[in-house]
Order: sequence, then C-alpha cells, then structure tokens
Amino acid sequence: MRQVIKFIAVLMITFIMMQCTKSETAQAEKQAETSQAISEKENHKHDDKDDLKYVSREVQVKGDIVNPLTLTVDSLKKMNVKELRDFKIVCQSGLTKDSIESTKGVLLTDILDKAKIAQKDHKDRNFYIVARAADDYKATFSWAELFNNPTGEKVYVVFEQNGEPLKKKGEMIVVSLSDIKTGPRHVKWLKSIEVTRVK
Ligand SMILES: Nc1nc2c(c(=O)[nH]1)N[C@H]1C(S)=C(S)[C@@H](COP(=O)(O)O)O[C@H]1N2
Ligand SMILES: [Mo]
Repeated sequence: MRQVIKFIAVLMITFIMMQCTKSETAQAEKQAETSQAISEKENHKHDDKDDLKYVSREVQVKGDIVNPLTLTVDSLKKMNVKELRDFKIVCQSGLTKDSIESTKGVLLTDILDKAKIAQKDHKDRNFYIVARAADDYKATFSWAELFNNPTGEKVYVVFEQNGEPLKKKGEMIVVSLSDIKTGPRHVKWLKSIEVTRVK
C-alpha cells in the first residue's frame, strides 16, 4: 500500500513540474514575439522628409539576362498593364500599414521574359531575383516561385495607386500579393531587378 502511495506522489510531482516548464516556455515564446513586434514598430520610424531622396525614376534590369533593360513608368505603360484591386500592406508584425483600392502594374514575369534570363538549357533554372531599392532595402524571389508556382502570377512592378503616380513611394514598387504578410516583399523606391544564377 505504502509503495502505491509513494508511486502516486512521484507521478503527481512529475506532472506538476511538467506543467511549470510548459508555462515557462509559453511565457518565453510570448515575450520573444512581443519584442519582435516592438522592434518591427521601431524600424517603421520612417522620416517622411527623407522619402523623396530615395525616389528612383529608372529601374535597371540586370545580371544573368540577355537583354538588359531600363524600366520607366512610361515604358511599363506600354507593356501588359493589369489593374489590381483592394490590396493591403501588412507588416511582419501583423500591423496593416496601408490599404489600396486600385493599383496598376506589370507582372514581374513579363518583365523578366522581355529581359530573357540567360538559361543554357531547360535544366538551367536555379536563379534568384533580387528587387533592390534606393535605400538598399531588398526582397528575393526564386526562379521557381515566379515561373513554376502561383506566387509568380501575383508579383508585380506597380507604378500607380488610385489613378495617381506613386510620388514619395516610387516611382515603381515591387509587390507580391499572395504573400501571407505583404509588407516584407513590398519594395518601395525600386532601383534594380537583379538576376543571378546560383553558383
Ligand atoms: N525601400 C523600402 N521598402 C520598404 C521598406 C523600407 O524600409 N524600404 N519597409 C518595408 C516594410 S517593413 C513594410 S511593413 C512595408 C510598408 O512600410 P511603410 O508603411 O513604411 O511604407 O514596406 C516595406 N518596403
Ligand atoms: Mo514591416
């Protein structure tokens, strides 16, 4: 009988200890999430006065391509322009930064088709594409997610919002509308699109 009571006591102590460790882990995870959200917010302290100095009128398409291109708003307007509706910019922290009724842009795959990625044969498809801004902010895409995945059907270089040029944010922005959080791959002040073959 005593043995049984001892056994039950040990079991109970173990159970209580396990619960404690669990709640400590949950607390630590919560703390980490909160501090990430705070640092994301701090990173958003954009000085509006600074924005104009980053505006780029031309976007260079370069790297491992056959036809280097210089994109301008006018040259994009001559391509296959699509209108995108009700698009939200959601930061990694979960904060909705902006909500845009109507945007106009050209598919990044259409631009890359025009520039023609320098593929040697059909198995040569390990490329990454960096969208780089004038403040050196950047977003990365892979060849496969653009050309062999639904993601690629929602990646655009946009140049107009609600019928207006982008001005302080632009003149061109890369957006990836099917991302879970659209903020990170929303590249304002786009300056270049760089294609690189993986070494
Ligand atoms: N060039 C550039 N693009 C950028 C950023 C930046 O610092 N520079 N910040 C990004 C972040 S973190 C978010 S959430 C969205 C929206 O940020 P905003 O509200 O500062 O425009 O833009 C993204 N695009
Ligand atoms: Mo963000």
